[in-house]
Amino acid sequence: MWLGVISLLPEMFDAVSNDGVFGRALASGRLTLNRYNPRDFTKDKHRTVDDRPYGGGPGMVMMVEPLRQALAAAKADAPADTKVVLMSPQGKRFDQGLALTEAANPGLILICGRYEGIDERFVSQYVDAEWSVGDYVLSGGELPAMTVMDAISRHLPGTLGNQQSVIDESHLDGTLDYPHYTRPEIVGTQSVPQELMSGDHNRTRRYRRSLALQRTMERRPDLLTGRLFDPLDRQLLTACAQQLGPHTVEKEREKK
Ligand code: 4G4
Repeated sequence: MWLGVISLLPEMFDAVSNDGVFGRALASGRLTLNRYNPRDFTKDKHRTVDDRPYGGGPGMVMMVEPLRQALAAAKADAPADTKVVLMSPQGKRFDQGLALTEAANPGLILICGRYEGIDERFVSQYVDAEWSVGDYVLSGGELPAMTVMDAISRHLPGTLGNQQSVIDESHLDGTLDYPHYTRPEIVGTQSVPQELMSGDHNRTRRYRRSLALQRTMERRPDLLTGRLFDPLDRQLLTACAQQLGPHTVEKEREKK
């Protein structure tokens, strides 16, 4: 997959380029990351990329022209019909489902804003979608872009040693991950759950699924609403709800 990033701080992407799953995907050539700095496309002696907002107010706004030229350079290198996405607090929530579907594209260009934001005329004319990694404001789109690129790169063939781990993982099936354990068998007063020590794969699978559903119901009940479950999941969820039900209601009452 070909990734292009438009950023005034392109060095920030060094942080994810050299090691880890993402770094290895780059090193192996399964992934390409090209950086385009709007400042390199300015012509004035101060290399100006921002200006004061019309209507007044604090801060500065990114100008159209340097962004337009950086984007043109990116598009010239990118595969045909590459989608242009602005990382923005106003965007659609980027989730695991989007990570999975977007990984099927041959290319993607991510635009990182700085200052107070970007001239809206650039957004309306050149941006195909706006994505947000969460409901908070950051000082630039670089960290969100790295987050999105990492989440997408995990779904490229060969990126993870064991592709099953992507499927098992939290969120892909709409539930949270089950807890993990490794050696030693005893840590202080806590031992590894017996269900994981029996060597019975069905027992292990059922136990993990049960805890995944339990945690989801406890921590993120919003993920479960409106979903359909197979008979085993329903059985596990019902048992779970019976344990949690009054307790959860109690907690909600305490808040009020
Ligand atoms: C676009 C407009 C994304 C981009 C304004 C970007 C949070 C997210 C930015 C800005 C971002 C997110 C400088 C406010 C860059 N902050 N939640 N900041 N700002 O995905």
